Amino acid sequence: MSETRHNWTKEEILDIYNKPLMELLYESATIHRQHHDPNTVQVSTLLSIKTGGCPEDCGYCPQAARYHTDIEGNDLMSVQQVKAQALRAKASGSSRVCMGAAWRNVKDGQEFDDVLEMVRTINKLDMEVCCTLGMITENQAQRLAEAGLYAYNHNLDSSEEYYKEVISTRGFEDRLETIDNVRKTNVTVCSGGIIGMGEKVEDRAGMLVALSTLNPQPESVPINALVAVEGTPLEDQKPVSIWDMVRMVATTRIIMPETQVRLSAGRTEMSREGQAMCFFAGANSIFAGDKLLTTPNPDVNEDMEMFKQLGLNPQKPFIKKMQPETVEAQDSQYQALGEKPKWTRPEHTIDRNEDAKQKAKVLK
Ligand code: SAM
Ligand code: DTB
Ligand code: SF4
Repeated sequence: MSETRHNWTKEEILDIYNKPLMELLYESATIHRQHHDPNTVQVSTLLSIKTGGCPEDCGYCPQAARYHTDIEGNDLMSVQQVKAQALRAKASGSSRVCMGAAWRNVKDGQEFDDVLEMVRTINKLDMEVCCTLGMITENQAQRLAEAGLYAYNHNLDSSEEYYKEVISTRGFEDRLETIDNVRKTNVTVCSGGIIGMGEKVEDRAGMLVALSTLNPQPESVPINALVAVEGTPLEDQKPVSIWDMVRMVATTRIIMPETQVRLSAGRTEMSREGQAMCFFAGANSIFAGDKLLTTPNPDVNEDMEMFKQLGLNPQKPFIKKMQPETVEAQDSQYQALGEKPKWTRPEHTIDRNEDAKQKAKVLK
């Protein structure tokens, strides 16, 4: 049985990533089998509870207000709307709902109170609940934990060096701090990144160093292929090759043996054979449903057909960790502190982000 190491170096990770493919696959599939049932895949449904109008400048993101993209923005959904969507997700075979909000960070107040109620509601449906709401303080993480949150998603997205080429409105260290805040609670950590943003293989390895040296390692690591959306600074990026995706999944599996590796955005561009290779390499989680947050994803029926063909079964909820208890709002031990943390604002200039912003000004 391979043991979990927290001292991986970039060079070691590059050596793994660049192995002859058959050796890489054999090694990752072997490690995968030691730690997981190779025929089980965890299925999550994404729900964009607040869409668009985000103040950040993430170069990949169609929800950044400063770029001109073709998405429909929406204010925060109601608890009832979220419950109805969660019931649909459960009926279609998902064990987890992941609620995403186009926020830079969480602010205490009515909207966060509503999100806490959404968490309570979904946990009571006996589904795993995940949120991705931007940066959060320790107090906010505790309040989410108390409501019954199972996982918090907060991606590192790339290496610390390449992060600066993609986002100028926040710093890599803010991401690490939020992950640290989540770690102080009982909530599991979901953190990964995107490939295909023009980064070097060294940056992919750098991101994997940052993730694998966290102790404990994230319970879930999403690997997204960039969905290049018109109007964003990264609109002209070429689609990621399936070979890069397979290498990234296999390398992640080898250095983070216990983690659930999530084959995330970009599956509409992958053949079934390509996805099968990713599952063989150690991916054991997907997002299901015909929409990710704002972009298309394969239809649930298509995915279920693929599962049948490959002999894969959806994972039941709370297999890896017990269901958290939900504390009702009136019994809460935590007060909203109304803190205003000084998250970083580097505000350096990224030429392609500036160009996309200028183009948007002309079009709007
Ligand atoms: N606003 C919060 C934040 O940034 O943490 C949560 C939502 S944000 C959309 C969640 C993640 O979606 C990002 O960290 C990024 O990894 C992923 N993402 C966004 N746009 C993407 C795209 N075009 N292609 C692939 N992944 C994308
Ligand atoms: C993650 O790593 N990928 C998901 C989820 N976590 C929140 C989001 C993918 C978004 C793709 C672009 C969109 O649909 O807006
Ligand atoms: Fe906003 Fe998150 Fe999109 Fe960045 S990735 S623009 S923070 S929604």
